[in-house]
Amino acid sequence: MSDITRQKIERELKCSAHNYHPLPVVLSKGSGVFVWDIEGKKYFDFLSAYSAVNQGHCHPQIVKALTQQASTLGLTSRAFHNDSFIEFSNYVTSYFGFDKVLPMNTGAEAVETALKIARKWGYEKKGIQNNQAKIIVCGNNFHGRTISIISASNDSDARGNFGPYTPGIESINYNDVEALRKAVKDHNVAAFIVEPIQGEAGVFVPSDGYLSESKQICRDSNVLFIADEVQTGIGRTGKLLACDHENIKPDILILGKAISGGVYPVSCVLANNEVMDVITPGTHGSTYGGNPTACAVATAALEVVKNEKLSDKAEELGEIFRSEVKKINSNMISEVRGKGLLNAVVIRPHKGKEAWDVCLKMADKGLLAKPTHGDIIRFAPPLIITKSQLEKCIDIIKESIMSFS
Ligand code: IF1
Repeated sequence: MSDITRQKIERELKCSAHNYHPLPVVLSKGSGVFVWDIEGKKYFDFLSAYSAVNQGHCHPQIVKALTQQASTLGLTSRAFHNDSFIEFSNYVTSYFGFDKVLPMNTGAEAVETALKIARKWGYEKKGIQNNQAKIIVCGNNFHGRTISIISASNDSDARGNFGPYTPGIESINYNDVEALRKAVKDHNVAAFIVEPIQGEAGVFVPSDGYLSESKQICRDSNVLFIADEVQTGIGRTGKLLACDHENIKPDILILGKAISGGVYPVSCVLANNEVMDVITPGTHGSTYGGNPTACAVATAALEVVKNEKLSDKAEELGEIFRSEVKKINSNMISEVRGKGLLNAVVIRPHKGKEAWDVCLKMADKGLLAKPTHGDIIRFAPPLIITKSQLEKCIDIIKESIMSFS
């Protein structure tokens, strides 16, 4: 690490909370699949800001939408109507096939919004006794960092010393339909929230049929099926939504991250009228939710996904990624898994080297990725990556891993 990079990192550590442990690179520019550090070194970005930059860094059409709207009418609050939100609400509901949208800003806010809607629906539509509503969650979930969301977490770092925790949350095993069938027998269960693929946990892809069977179990017990597609949505897994792999439509859909292509924080909740209409004036809101700039940016970002056929690209290139990485002959690789361009490689420590060391080596060779839960490296490039660029990156991954073998 050079002195300039070290000095910059020290400046950050002095004045900011230490809530992350980043790789020792200081980025200053991004374009498409590439980012550059302050020393001018170029990298392939294989994290995509945790799948928020599916369209590539600083996509010109999305940035243009940002600058045009932000210099026309940036923020009004929802105390007044604005033309940008009116058009976005019609566009996004038609794009995903729901009656209504409730716009927010971050993924966690959208998850919290979905949980509030589910509880209110439980009382007002299902007839659950007041303050008795239960939400079923999955072990090893990641839905964000607010107190109610970490109340649903079993990750000690995410939840440790943040109690007391929000009640009315029951955790079952992921990918276990019998556990869900048993849990929803309780009349007080309002909803089941699930990541179609558990990203943070380490890209755990459930068994074929898990989502569709879970949706059916929920329907049979008058329980809302909530899909958290903040990370798996917007083309990342090879379909527009990960739920599309099983042709199921959630009762509540949560979107964030790449819905705005890494240009501006946008999230939203989509549902049909019988669910969304429990929300009435004064029952929910957000200063920036549905602001004109957010709506213009998200519309442009979704247009890019459609026009550039990013879902199909993720499907095709993801197959190549997994088949080629599986061919790497190293006992450091214990598993390769994923769907579309959301993939992970589980690294077995070798000669004192582990996933972190592989990531440092890949960074030296011009590819940025980061481990999750110690031994799992997530590989999630922007969906605009070309086949030849992907092949070059697979070579970098192979060289890096083989350098320790
Ligand atoms: C961090 C993880 C990924 C998400 C799902 C909701 C949210 C996220 C499925 C909340 C956010 C981010 C948060 C960021 C790192 C990253 C992450 F490692 F934390 F878990 F991607 F896997 N649902 N995930 O993945 O969205 O409020 O952040 O906009 O908190 O460290 P947000």
